[in-house]
Amino acid sequence: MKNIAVGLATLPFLATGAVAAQPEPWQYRFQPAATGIMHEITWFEIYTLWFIVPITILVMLLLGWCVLRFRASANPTPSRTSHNTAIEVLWTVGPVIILLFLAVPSFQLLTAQYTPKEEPALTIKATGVQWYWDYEYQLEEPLSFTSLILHEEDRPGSGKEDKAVYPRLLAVDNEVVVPVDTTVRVLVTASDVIHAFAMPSFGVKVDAVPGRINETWFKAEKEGLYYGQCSELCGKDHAFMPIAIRVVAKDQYDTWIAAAREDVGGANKALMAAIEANTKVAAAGN
Ligand SMILES: [Cu+2]
Repeated sequence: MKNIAVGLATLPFLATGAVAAQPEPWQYRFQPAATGIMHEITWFEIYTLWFIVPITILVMLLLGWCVLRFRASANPTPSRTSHNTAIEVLWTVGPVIILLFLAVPSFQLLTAQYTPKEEPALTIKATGVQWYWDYEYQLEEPLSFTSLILHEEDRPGSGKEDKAVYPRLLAVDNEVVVPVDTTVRVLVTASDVIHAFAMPSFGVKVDAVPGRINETWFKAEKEGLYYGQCSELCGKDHAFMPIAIRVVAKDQYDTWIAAAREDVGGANKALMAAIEANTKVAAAGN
C-alpha cells in the first residue's frame, strides 16, 4: 500500500523526468537531505531534541510543582533557606555536562561544513546581484551566465510549463548544472549589497558579501532539481532571486558544459530533453 502511495506521489515528476526538492505546504521539518552534510544536520537536529524535550518537560513539571505546592494558601510560612551546596553543584555540573554533549558534535559538524573530504573537482563562483545570481564555472575555458527568476510568460518557450517541477518563485531561466557524486566548491560573493546563497537540501547557507569571497562546498548524492532562495534581505526583489541547482549524471554534465559554452539556453533545453528521455526508458523498464 505504501509503495503504491509513493509511486503515485512520484508520478507527476516522472512525467517530466525530474525529481524536484522544494518546500511543501505546511512543511515544518527539513527538506529531504541530498548531501552527506545535510544528513548530519538532520541527525543533529533530532539528537538535540533528545535533550531539549526532556529538559523542557522537567522545567515545566518543577514550575507546576512550585506553583501548586508552595502557593501562599498551601504554604503560609515560606522557607528561609538561602543556600544549598548540593543543589548549587548539581545545577552547575549538570548543565555543563549536557552542554558538552551538545558542543562536541556541533563543532564537529561545523568543521565538516567547512572541510570538503576531497579536493573539489569543480569550482563555481556565485555572485549575488540585485536581484539575480551570476554564476561562473572556473574551468580552463570559463563559463558564465546569469540566472533570473522564471517569468510566467517564458514558461512555454523554455519548456517549463509543469509547475510541480518548475514552481512559481523558485524556478529560474538558467539552472546551475553540476555532476552527481562530485565535490563542488562554491565561492560566494555579491556585487552590490549583502545576499545569501542557500540550498536547504544540501545544508548550505553562506552570506554573499560585496568585496569578500566566502567558500562552501557540497557533494550531491542524488540526481534531481534542487531549489533554494536568497536568504539575506537585500532589497525590494529579495523574494524573487531563487537558486536552482540541477544535479545530473556525469556524462550529461560533460555534454551540457561543452554545449553551454556556445549557447546556455540551448544546452539547457538539450539537457532537459536528455533527462526526460532517460526517465521514460527507466519508467518503461519498470
Ligand atoms: Cu538577495
